[in-house]
Amino acid sequence: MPDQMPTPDAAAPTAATRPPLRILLCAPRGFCAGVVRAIDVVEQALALYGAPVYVRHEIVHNKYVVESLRRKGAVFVEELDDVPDGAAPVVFSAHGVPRAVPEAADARRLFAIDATCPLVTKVHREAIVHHRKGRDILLIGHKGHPEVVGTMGQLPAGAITLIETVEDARAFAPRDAGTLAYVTQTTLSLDDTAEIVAVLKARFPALSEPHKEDICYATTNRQEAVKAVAPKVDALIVVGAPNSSNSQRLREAAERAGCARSVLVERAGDIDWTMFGAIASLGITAGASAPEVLVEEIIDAFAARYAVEVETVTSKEEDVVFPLPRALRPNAAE
Ligand code: 0CG
Ligand code: SF4
Repeated sequence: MPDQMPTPDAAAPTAATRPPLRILLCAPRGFCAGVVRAIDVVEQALALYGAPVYVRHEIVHNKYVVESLRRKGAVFVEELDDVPDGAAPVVFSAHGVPRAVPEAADARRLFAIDATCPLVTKVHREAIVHHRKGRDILLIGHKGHPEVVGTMGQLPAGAITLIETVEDARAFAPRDAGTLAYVTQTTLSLDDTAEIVAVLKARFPALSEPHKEDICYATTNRQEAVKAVAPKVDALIVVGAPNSSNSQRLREAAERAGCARSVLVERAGDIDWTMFGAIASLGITAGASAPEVLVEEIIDAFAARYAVEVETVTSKEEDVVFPLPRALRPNAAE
């Protein structure tokens, strides 16, 4: 026997002892077009201009993505003040930024590249148009989230009122109920938002609405996919980060759709195995910022403990692609 032959691990389950586990993989899940574009922006900026490329805020809310880009030469900062003067590009994250940020970048003659998702920019534009038309704006969203900070920061202080809950919608006292409009964060719960909008519309029948939903296609499709799977499984994992709004909403949607054991997990190493003991079925989905490699890592971790059988449950096909910002299209650096 060669010296290096591994000794069998008595505790490791063998194929014969592993209990069966049916895994239902939600589709669509994981990366959306805005996230693919934002990551491409940083990679393309590194390829065209070399390291360092500064990135204001996590490009998307996922540590694995951030660390991979950091290794390639991206430098993540929270504020523009942390970017030194010079020629290195600075990328704004997919979540969008208040107007003051590109203005400050211009004033300092920094080379700014905006990776804001076009669907977030659409909400910014709506808010700006409402303001121009003299409307007071309600933003349905979560206080402190960078997208909310960015959307509120498109207009002067006081132009936008944040509505977080049904109670806020009931309590809001308008200056003039005839000149009101609402916009929303792109990654909200479809059900919670519908409730808030219903309260606002009942109170303010003249309320102007978005022409096309502000909650984005990716949020909508991932919530619908998880709702289709959640009632059929004993437990459900959402692969995603705690600061990822759309991922948190997926976990809540799964719980509300009937899967009480729904958890958000960043990496396989974070799984609390005591939660999963005697399950026979498991749903898996991933937030819009979670790479598929982490879904695979988690499936592998289950496959080491259970005899898994994986089935994909597709509720919608997606084919959305966003082009890169002009500064990064071929020949841009010449
Ligand atoms: O879901 P949020 O807005 O928190 O962002 P995340 O980076 O997780 O995903 C998509 C984007 C941008
Ligand atoms: Fe854009 Fe929606 Fe993805 Fe956010 S979750 S980056 S709004 S497509």
